[in-house]
Amino acid sequence: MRFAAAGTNSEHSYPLGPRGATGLGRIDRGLRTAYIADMAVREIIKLPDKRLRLKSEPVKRVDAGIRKLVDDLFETMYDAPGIGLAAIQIGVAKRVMTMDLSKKDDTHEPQVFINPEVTWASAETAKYEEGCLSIPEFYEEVERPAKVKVKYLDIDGKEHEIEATGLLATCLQHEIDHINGVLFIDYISKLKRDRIVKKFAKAAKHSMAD
Ligand code: GNR
Ligand code: NI
Repeated sequence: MRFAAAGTNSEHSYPLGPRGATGLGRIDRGLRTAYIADMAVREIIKLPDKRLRLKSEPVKRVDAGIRKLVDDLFETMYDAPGIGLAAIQIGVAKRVMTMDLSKKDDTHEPQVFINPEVTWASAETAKYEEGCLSIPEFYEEVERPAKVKVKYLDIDGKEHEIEATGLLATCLQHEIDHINGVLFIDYISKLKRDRIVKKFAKAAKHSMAD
């Protein structure tokens, strides 16, 4: 896609400015244009795609390839729209995820987590109705630790550790699960899980016959 003007495109305002997530706007104009034109809404893989069960690989170095992946994740996440997206959901088995929990349509709070890891989880739990872009139109209450500490690298490769509660804690755990090949339906009753897996398997079979 291309940008009509700085920070905006034809459909929605862009959170990261015309230079993507990662400051590449500071580099040569020609390369920048090529780079921006390269950003893409990618296809979100859905159940029963087996890639959703892969354990993603750690990022060794936050390089231009990772920054491009992060930009694609943001563009795909905002397009969906969703509040979080793990790289494996666009078929890339790397331990990278994006998130934006801002409530208003006109403000964006893009967050990136590379190699995120839960370092501590509270005994206290909380229930939240979860959904997943890889399991569209299915929502179910999931019980998880109410508070977690998460260690991760930012887009500059710098390490951070945060304590999270509420929706941030839920979303971080949901995305870190994706990175480990775990889906939120793994926490619901087997009866409900089997029913939803069957439904998606059947839908995939029918779309194959088209
Ligand atoms: O958009 C999303 N909403 C959501 C709601 C409750 C708990 C977790 C999420 S994450 C989800 C996007 C997604 O599938 N991320 O992996
Ligand atoms: Ni999900």
